[in-house]
Amino acid sequence: MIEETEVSRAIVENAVKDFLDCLEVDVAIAGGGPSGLVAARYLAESGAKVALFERKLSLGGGMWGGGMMYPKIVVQKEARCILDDFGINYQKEGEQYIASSIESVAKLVSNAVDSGARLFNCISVEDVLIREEVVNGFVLNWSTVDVAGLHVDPLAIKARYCVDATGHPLEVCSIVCRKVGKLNTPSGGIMGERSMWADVSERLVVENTGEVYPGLYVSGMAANAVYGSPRMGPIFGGMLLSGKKAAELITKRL
Ligand code: 48H
Repeated sequence: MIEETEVSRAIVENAVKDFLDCLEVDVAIAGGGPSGLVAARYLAESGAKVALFERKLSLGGGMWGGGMMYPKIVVQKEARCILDDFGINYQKEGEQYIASSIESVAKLVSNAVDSGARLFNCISVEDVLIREEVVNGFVLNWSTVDVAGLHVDPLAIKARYCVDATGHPLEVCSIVCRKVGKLNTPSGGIMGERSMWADVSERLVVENTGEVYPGLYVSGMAANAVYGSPRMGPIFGGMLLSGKKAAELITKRL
């Protein structure tokens, strides 16, 4: 006998319990693309309480589509250890490695879940909490509220550290820059993403990963966009290494 109201109760009670359990976390991550998922796994594995908020229904960000919808990604040798760590299969192609974009996303998500990171979909980060010039939380709303253009006030969660892993639009950095002014970039503002130059971009995305405003770290494509570095196309080693670096930097602070 399946009682529909029992199904409803189980879903709502458990989802609310999960959300309430994440009102105060060590690290809150905006964006469930490759850099955010890698950061989530390594942080959770090191013992941090981590919540990741993804705007869309599915996690994985820009990785699903591989290159121009050919569902393959390329990863350079420096990041091969991360493919191994996540159990992602690959083949050697010249100097690089090639993997299925679909398998890669599935394994990034499953590793993040298994590490104990809490993943929330359909929730957008629309603002931050700032206390004494330190970012210490996210202001959240259902993504559907924005899509429907509804005027619904958000809710907030607190975090010791926050990560902007929102990719090309670098949404959290943009909010902080707009509302409080100066970021930790040479110009003090958002320097903007440059045209494709894979080799340089893959090196810079790791270098650019770091604390861009007190309490706020930036990883992945957002790191290159905030520091005025080029894009790289469908090579994903830098995204994986950037997520790992963000996790290592934050772990040292916790
Ligand atoms: C909650 C949000 C919000 C928000 C956005 O774009 P992503 O895959 O980001 P990265 O940096 O992990 O990976 C970048 C890579 O996919 C890519 O685009 C590359 C390599 N491009 C190279 C090139 O030349 O084009 O994921 C970001 C995620 C997405 O899933 C968004 O839906 C989500 O963040 N997101 N989630 N609140 N405000 N904004």
